[in-house]
Amino acid sequence: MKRDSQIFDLIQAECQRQTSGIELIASENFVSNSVMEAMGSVLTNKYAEGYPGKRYYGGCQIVDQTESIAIERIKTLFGAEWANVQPHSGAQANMAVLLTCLKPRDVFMGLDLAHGGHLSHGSPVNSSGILYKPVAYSVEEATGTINYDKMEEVALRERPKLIIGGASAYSRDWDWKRMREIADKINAILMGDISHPAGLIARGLLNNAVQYCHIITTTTHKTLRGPRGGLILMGKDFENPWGLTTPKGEIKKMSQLLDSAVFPGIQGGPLEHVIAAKAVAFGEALSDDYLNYITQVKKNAQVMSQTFVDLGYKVISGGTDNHLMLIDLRQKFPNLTGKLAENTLVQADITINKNMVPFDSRTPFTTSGIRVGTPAITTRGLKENDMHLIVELLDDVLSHIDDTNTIEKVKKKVNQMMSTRKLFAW
Ligand code: DSN
Repeated sequence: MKRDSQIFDLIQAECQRQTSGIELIASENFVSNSVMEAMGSVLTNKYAEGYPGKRYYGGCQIVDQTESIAIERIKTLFGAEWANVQPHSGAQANMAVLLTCLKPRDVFMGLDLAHGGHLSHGSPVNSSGILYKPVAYSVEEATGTINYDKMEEVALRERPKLIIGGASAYSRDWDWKRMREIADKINAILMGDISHPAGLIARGLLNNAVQYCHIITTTTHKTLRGPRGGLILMGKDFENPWGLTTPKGEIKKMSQLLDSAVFPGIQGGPLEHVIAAKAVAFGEALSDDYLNYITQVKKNAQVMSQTFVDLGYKVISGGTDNHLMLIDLRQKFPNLTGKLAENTLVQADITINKNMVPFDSRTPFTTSGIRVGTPAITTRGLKENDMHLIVELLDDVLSHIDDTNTIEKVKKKVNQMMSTRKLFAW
C-alpha cells in the first residue's frame, strides 16, 4: 500500500512543531508511546454499539475486556462506584448528562462563559443553550473568584434543576461541599465538570469533587494525559429521586439513565481504540510517576504565576491553585490584545491561547487576556527554574511585539531549550 505522503508529511511537520516549541495551552498535553499505540491500533476497525456484555455486534469479546479495564481503572483512580468511558469528548459527556437530567426549556445553572465557563455549560450557540434555559453565576471583579453566597442567591431565585460546577479558565479550587449544600436546598442535581483539573483531583491535590457531586464529567486529554475523549463518573450510583425517566417513560437508576443517554441517546458506535488508550492512560495515572508529574504541574504553575506577577502582569485572582492561570494583559500593555499576543508568540514557537478575562472590554475574538498552563511543558520535563525563563521569554516578545529581531532571538532560545526534550521520552 502506498503511503499518503501529503498527509504523512504534514503529520511529520506537526510532530516537529510540537517537539521544537513551548506548549502552554492549558488544555493540551503529550501522551505516552503506549497511549499512542493503543489509539493507532486495530481496535479502530471494530463496531461495538452497546456496553460490555450487551452489544449489538458479534466479535466484541476483546473490546469488552479493554472497555471493562478502562472502567475499572477510572473507578479506582477516583474512588468512584460507576463510570461510562464512551463519550467521544467532554462536550458529549455534558450533553448526555443534560439529556438525562433536563427536559427541553428546563432551567440549569453554570459559570458565565465570559468569566471562565464552558460552551457546553449554557452558551446560546451550544445545544445546552439552545435546548435548555441556562442561568449563570459569575466571579467577583475585585477578587476574580466565585462568590458562593451570590451563587446561592441565583440558585434560590432561579431554582435550576441542575447546577454545573467547573470551568475552562478558572485557576482556583472549587468549594464542592458548599455547592452541594446549595443544590440540596433546591433539590437540584450537582454536576462537576472537572475536565481541566481532573488529574489534580484524582491524586488528591485539589478538593474532591467526586465526594460531593451527584455526577462528574471530564475530558481525558488534559491533566489526565490520555487520548482525546470524555467520560462520566458517579461516586455513588443511586436510585433517582427526581423521577427522571428514559424516553420510554421508565424510571431507572441514574447509572442506567446515563448509560442510555450516551448510547443510544447521543452516540452510536464507541471509539474502542480510544477507549483502550483511555485504559492505558488511567493505568499510568495510578502510578507513582504520575503522582510526581501532577505534583510538579502544580508547582510549576505556582512559580509561573508568581513570575508573571513579579514582572508586572495582572494574574486573575492573584495566582493559581491548579495547573493554569489567566492573565489580564491590560495592566502591563493596555493596547495589546490577546489575539495579537497569541499570534506573535506563535512566531517565537510559544503557544498560548487568547482568552476573555472577567469583565473584559474586548470581544471573544480579540480578548484582553491570555490563558497559560503547565501540563504539557511538565510532561516535557521542565521544572521550576525553567518556568522563570519561559515567562521572561514570553515577556520579551510581548514587550517588543513589532520587533522581528526579538521574536527571532526568542524563537532560537525556545528551540534550543526544547532540543534535548524528546516528545516521546516515556
Ligand atoms: N477547549 C477546551 C479548553 O481549551 O479548555 C475546553 O473544551
